[in-house]
Amino acid sequence: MKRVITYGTFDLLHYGHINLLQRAKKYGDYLIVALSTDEFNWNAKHKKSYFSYEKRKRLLEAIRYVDLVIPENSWHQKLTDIKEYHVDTFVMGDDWAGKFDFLEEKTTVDVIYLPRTPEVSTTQIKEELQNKGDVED
Ligand code: C2G
Repeated sequence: MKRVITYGTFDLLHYGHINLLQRAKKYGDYLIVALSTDEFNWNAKHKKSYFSYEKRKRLLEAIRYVDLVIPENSWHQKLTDIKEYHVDTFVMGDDWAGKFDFLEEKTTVDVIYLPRTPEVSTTQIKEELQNKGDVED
């Protein structure tokens, strides 16, 4: 069984995330998503997710490409995750290009960066909703 792992917050889940997960799954038979916890989001990424970890986990577990969701609570867990879950391929969007190449030196994983879906982001969704609200007020 070929195992793939990817990491993220996946808040306000949108089709850019789905595109990533769908393409990541193509590299194996089993896709693990390490989902940023609320604390990690706040302490390490300085962002507060709209949906709690439990709700974001539930959303991800409903996606056909996703086989397992585990918590991401540190920048530094990737090496242990790769070993613990016998991961063959590490996949991230290319906004992270180059940032995780070190994993190939320290483990047997292939590190793959996939093109982001260009026209969608959580920030943009929030801004457009905000502007719409301004207009309708
Ligand atoms: N993504 C994408 N296209 C978009 C938006 C996101 O392909 N339009 C990808 C990102 O490149 C990432 C994944 O979807 O691979 C999850 O995105 P985020 O939730 O924004 O993840 P991020 O906050 O970058 O956290 O340790 C790694 C971090 O946890 C990654």
